[in-house]
Amino acid sequence: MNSKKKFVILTGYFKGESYGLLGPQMAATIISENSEYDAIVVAVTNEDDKKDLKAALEHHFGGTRMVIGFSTLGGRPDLFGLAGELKTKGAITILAGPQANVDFKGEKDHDRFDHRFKGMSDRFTFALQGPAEAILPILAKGLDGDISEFDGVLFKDKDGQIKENRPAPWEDQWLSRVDWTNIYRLKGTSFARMPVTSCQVLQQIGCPHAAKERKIQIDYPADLADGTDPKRVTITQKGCSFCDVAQDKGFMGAVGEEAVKSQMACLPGQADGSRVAFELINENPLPRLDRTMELAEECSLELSQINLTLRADYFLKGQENLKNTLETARKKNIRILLASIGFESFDDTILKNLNKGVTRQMNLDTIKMIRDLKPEFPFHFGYLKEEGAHHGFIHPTPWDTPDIARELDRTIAMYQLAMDILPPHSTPLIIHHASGLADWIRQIEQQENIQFERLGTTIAWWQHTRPV
Ligand code: B12
Ligand code: SF4
Repeated sequence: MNSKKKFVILTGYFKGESYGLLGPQMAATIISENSEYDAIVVAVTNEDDKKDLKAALEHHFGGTRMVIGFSTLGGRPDLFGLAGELKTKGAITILAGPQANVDFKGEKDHDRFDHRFKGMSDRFTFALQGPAEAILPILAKGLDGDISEFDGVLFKDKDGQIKENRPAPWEDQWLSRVDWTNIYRLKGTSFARMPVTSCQVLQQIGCPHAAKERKIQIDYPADLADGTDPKRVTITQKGCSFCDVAQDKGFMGAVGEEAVKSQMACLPGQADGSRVAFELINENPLPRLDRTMELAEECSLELSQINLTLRADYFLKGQENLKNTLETARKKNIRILLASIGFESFDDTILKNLNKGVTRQMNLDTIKMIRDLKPEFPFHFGYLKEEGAHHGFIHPTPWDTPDIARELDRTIAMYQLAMDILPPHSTPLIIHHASGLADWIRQIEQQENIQFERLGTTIAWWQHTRPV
């Protein structure tokens, strides 16, 4: 009989999917392998019944105190609500994973401005920012002990003030192992293991575009702009202005080869003996793609497919070797899928305001290169929607004007972007309260004496009122 204590990590998920979740699953692996707790991840979709979920949790914990981590909730109010409810009933609830710190603390200066996001500190016993191993000394000490000295924790002190400790650094030693079998879905009122069909391998922490902080100017939203005298706001920004990853992780460099190898060795196998497809988490993957395939060979692993998420500028910089890399991939029968290129827009004003660091022309040059390469490697090089790719296209944005819309439509038609590049639906610009654009919008609020509506952890840039 398994006498270990139980730990559950709840995460947001989408119905009908079967991908693994590296962050929460790596955290569960670290906890299970290094503490007296057995941790599983439960992926919760919007459709899952909360009553059934609570029944399943009760069943799983069998009367022992519930210890529940919450990770990558994607701002879902139902899961934040559930955390509060479980905490009230005596569970230990822990907010962890990317943005745990800012979502726990709430929006900048929310105590001075009543309409700002107040944070989720009431719903969690504590939060933990940074790598998962920081939970180990907390679990070892006992969850009722004093946690005030541990790395990465955020908690409310006895006066209700939030205290925050700096997160621990990321270390390769802890980025090596993932048990991909530890993820479950709700089935009736219990948890059933979910076999995963695609995974991720971490090769870089954060994003090189977010390495350097600089001052940038962002235009006023179109509906508040003055046509003759364009108004701008200056903010200090790392990486793209909409990206909270840029704020959360910045750029912390590459993961060592041994850790990458070990992660690849953890990938589940398929019926033909090869490993399942995985996304290589590295915004600039082309220079090391050959080496990545070599690393797999060094440990006698057969790969099936590598999904890349990258930027157009890094694609253009890395294209020289791409043909050779694709030749190698063909010989090894590995498919390289450009799963997501963050084009985001095809208009220079919008790209500038997003601080994307690429231009319309760079995006179009990238598309031309990709289209030219495809016929040479029809099976081993993918980028199409039908092949599972979903390229970034952010629309609408606050800067859309009739002129921009016309130009955008013209570009889309002229380069036939709807045929193979644009996703079935664009993604509206989302402003998380801790992203660069949130600083932008807060300055506009001050300057114009208006208030934008808050929707959970995000700011509704399309809706503002003037306080009376
Ligand atoms: C790879 C990736 C994916 C992968 C896997 C996701 C995953 N969670 O593992 C895929 C492609 C499936 C994916 C999908 C989506 N993603 Co995504 N994804 C990323 C990305 C780029 C890297 C995550 C990663 O693997 N990092 C490496 C690991 C090792 O680090 P980590 O995730 O921070 O986890 C470590 C610690 O944080 C900690 N930790 C994590 N969870 C827990 C839990 C406990 C209890 C503890 C103690 C510690 C702990 O331990 C880990 C190991 O040290 C991040 C951005 C980023 N750079 O973080 C976004 C990110 C996680 N994704 C995000 C979103 C919104 C999504 C989508 C909802 C997007 C969409 N609209 O479709 C979907 C759905 C996700 C889902 N839950 O179903 C958000 C999450 C926001 C939030 N705070 O909730 C992020 C942060 C990006 C962003 N800001 O928009 N994504
Ligand atoms: S959106 Fe992508 S390219 Fe931009 S900073 Fe974030 S991770 Fe980097």
